[in-house]
Amino acid sequence: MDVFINANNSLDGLPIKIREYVQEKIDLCQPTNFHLCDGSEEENQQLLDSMEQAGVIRRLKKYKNCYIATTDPRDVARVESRTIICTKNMNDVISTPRSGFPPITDPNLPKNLKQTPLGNWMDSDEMLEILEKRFSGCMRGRTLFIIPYMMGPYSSPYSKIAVEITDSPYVVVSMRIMTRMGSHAFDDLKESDGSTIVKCLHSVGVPLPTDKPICSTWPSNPEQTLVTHFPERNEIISFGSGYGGNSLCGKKCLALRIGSSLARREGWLAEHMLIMSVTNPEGVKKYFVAAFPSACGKTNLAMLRPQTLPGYKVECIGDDIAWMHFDEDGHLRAINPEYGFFGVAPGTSKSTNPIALDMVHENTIFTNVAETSDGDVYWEGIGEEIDGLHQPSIRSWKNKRWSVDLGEPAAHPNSRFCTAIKQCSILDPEWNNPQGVPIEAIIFGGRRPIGVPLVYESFNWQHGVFVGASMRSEATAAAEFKGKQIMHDPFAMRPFFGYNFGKYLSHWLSFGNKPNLHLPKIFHVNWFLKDKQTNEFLWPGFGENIRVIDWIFRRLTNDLSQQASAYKTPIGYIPDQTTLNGIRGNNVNPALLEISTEFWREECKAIRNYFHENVNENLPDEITFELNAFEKRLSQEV
Ligand code: OXD
Ligand code: MN
Repeated sequence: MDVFINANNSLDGLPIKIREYVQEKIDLCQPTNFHLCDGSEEENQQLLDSMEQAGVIRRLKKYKNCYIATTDPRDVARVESRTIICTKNMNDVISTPRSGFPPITDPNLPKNLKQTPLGNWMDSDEMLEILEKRFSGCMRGRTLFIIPYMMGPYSSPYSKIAVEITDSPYVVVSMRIMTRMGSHAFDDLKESDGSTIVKCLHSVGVPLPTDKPICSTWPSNPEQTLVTHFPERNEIISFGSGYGGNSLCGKKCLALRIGSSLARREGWLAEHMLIMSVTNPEGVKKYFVAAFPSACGKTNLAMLRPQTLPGYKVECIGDDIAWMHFDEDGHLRAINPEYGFFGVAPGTSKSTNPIALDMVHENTIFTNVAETSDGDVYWEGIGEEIDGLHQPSIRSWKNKRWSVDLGEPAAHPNSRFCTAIKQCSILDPEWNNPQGVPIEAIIFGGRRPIGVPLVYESFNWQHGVFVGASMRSEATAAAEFKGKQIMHDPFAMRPFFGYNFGKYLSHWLSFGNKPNLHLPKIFHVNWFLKDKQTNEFLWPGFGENIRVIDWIFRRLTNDLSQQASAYKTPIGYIPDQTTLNGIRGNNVNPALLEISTEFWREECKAIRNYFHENVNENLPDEITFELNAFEKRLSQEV
């Protein structure tokens, strides 16, 4: 059944180029109705009510205006194998792997698709032909929604205007949270600018009536799913999946994949990074960005509570994506293109992230979390013990009665909350500044149980780019990977590059050669070291991460008497143990700052092989130079 909406069937108010584009898609997709979204409260409520009536979402009794959606278990994460960048020229997107491309064995994927660990490519014309077939009549029986939206603050020279067409009301209400949505997105637009608007087309790929059973009221077409990007046409076309990372086109598709490609063309950076401010006890404020792979705690770091280091304050600008430009004075300025949080729910608790926990109790759409019989949400790591006796009964994300002894999680490990940024109680006053905030440090990090110390600082910009390029991390549930394998994830961007990674590195390196830029310092952190014997984490993480942030902060000051001391190692500068503010006044556990030459030699081998195999002739000489220099430093160690 389609969700009823009082559709307005009017395209008035759209710039002419967009009107033509929308009309073309209406003709192709053949919806019953179409509706131009204005982003108003009434429209939103009408959509939520009709989805509730249709059983697509359930209202949570305990909270104001909160809902749960549960998906088809086959549609729970980003699908990296089906995420494709389409251009004329393959080398613009990927390098040919030395050992060749794997054959495409999935009968639902195009034979000419080229898959690599650093992204997938296909010829644009060929892909457009395939998509034309998938989209033909794909919205029959449904309403087509047109969502005008803006990524970035209004009146910012750095923001981008976009439009998403979708047949999913879940996408409409989520886009309203995640982006600045509504016709005012077009206010600053001159008629002639129509071609700079990013165009997004999305369908769940299930026309009505359907003879296939629809799982848990969540229509999706996993066999036919394709998430495609056309940087040369400023277009995104996503078919078959309703899951956020594949269907909310403003987020990963626009802000990172199309965004990184626009950024290279226009001379800026679109990155998978949180943005935070840190104010020290003397009242000095600095802004940092930090890149971690998906589900490695970016939201928690962006909302860190520094209680155990009195006088410090952390405020949030964004938890996932940073768009960064060097301004006229050579300072790197960052805006958050998003307007909300699409955060991983499991592990969010009063102790790990009290700010997030508070903020999701109003106006939030949860996806694939569990629900208690008294209308509350539940997930693993929420901090409430379930003893089976005094707890309300729990309905799992699979809509079944749940108990611990079932041996499977109540909430999906990639379950999410979707909440407006304004609900975050520690927003930095500059979060919406059209000019962005000035960035002084870039922090890279990953989930590394062994070998990688708690924190180190790179020697300079070029070495810092090498550190970003060499990032590796344990796989998480945010994509379709299984198990805890250590994966290469350069710049935490592996699933999000919009163009060839070798050229991306050259783009980053190019800023090192430009005169008069105030380049931020580059650091690497690892909260996830484990004791080899007990397998327990060596570092408590969360709020205590302020101790590491404090060290980074003190590395940035020019006043040598205040500066935190460090010593040079082959991997970079490591804190002198006594300058890292240890827990309860103690020195930090030396195991957290240990450098094993043997570990790093192996790491170098893995990185060299990865670059050799996958980046091939597109690897910039500067990166080879850094790798050689690193190996040399290691060989000089005894
Ligand atoms: C996300 C992700 O949803 O990185 O932010 O997968
Ligand atoms: Mn992310």
